[in-house]
Amino acid sequence: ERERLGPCAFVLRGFALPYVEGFPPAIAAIEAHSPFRNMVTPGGFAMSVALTNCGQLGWVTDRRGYRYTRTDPGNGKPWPAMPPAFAGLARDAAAATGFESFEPDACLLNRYLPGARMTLHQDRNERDFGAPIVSVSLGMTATFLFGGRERSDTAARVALYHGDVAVWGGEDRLRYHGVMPLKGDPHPLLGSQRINFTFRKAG
Ligand code: MD3
Ligand code: FE
Repeated sequence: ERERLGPCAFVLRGFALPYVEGFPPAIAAIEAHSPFRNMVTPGGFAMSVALTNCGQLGWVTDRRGYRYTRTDPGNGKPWPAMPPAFAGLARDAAAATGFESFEPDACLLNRYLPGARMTLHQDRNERDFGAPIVSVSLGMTATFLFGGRERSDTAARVALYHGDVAVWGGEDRLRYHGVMPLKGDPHPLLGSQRINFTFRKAG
């Protein structure tokens, strides 16, 4: 079923479940090449969320700012390729919500351990805000914060469960959003963590 969070924002409950069997080995392969790490924000704080990337472009942050790079700053090599099954899931989820022919060139993998959070922010580092963003939640349940166009707008709380896929585009593309500190029960497949994949057209 297609749950509507906004005019152009949807959650597809359990949409990724048919794909999840393939995820742990795919994540292990990405991690072996480009490990998850806690990057530093321009303000000088280490993020509580650890990240890595796959695909042509990867999102990074350091003292100089936020941006997309072709190579992993940790090892100087290109980010690992996006597994075809990831791109297929992202394309299918986008099509299910009315965004035809979504071709992501970037997949950011965020890993939350208990206590990790993401403060309210906008995603503005992509070249074209016309393309949607597709996000896949795995592991522990998170409370997602879905705000408005201003940071001060009241944010709705939405639980995101293992296997849920969210799609954000159009007028909802620049809404503020975040994730509450992770807490709760370990997940049977992934243990005490949440992993989120975010697919974007960045370049
Ligand atoms: C709503 N990640 O990496 S994905 C991020 O669960 C990020 O790890 C969160 O926000 C996570 O930037 C949330 C869902 C998401 C992504 C982009 C959005 C929601 C969005 C853009 C506009 C509105
Ligand atoms: Fe974001």
